[in-house]
Amino acid sequence: MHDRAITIVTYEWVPAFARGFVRDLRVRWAAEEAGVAYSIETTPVRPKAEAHRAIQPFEQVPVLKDGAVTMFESGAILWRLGERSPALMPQEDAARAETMQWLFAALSSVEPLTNGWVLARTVDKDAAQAERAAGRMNPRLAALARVVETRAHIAAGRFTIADILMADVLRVVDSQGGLDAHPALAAYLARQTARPAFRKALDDQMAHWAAADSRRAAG
Ligand SMILES: N[C@@H](CCC(=O)N[C@@H](CS)C(=O)NCC(=O)O)C(=O)O
Repeated sequence: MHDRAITIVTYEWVPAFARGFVRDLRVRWAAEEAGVAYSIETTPVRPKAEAHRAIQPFEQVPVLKDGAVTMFESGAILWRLGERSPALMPQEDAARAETMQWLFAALSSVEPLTNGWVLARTVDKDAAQAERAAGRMNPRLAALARVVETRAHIAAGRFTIADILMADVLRVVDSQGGLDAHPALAAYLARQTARPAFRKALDDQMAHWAAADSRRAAG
């Protein structure tokens, strides 16, 4: 068990469209599952702070501060937390390998394709580009759907950090209706997001943005 509190760095405020989807949620969710106490440290979304660039060269969040360790990349952060908590990852070698495999699959085989589709729709607002991106994304989602059709969790026969990553990647697709054609993925996502730790992490993230709005309104 992780015996010391951690700090999660996220933005001080973000616009409404990003709320609920900022990736500090992945770390909050893992911490809630593992019973790890955490505090939140903030950095402005714009302009980016020099001090933040020093710990995250891409000027993004989340960043983890854990004792003497400061690290970025949500997947790496989850792996670190998973190594310390049996609630997040099994101990047995083959099961850990499978967890790592699906953690990387979420980040490198699924997220780039889903992000391409979501960005085409929401940022570029380019229908032709979105259609091409859908053509790349949907076969990958169909393959993933075949995997979760027969299992409750993505790896190791139990809930792991790979479910946190995969579910959070799928949430963004789902927010744009991209899982309508993939009911097995929608069901998988519903199973993961029904977990109390996810609900708590999401509520806390949303409360964080609401508090930022109140501070801003108060001047
Ligand atoms: N691969 C990184 C991606 C981090 C990322 O995209 N963070 C977003 C928030 S969810 C961000 O900081 N976006 C603002 C920006 O890039 O300026 C991770 O998983 O930690």
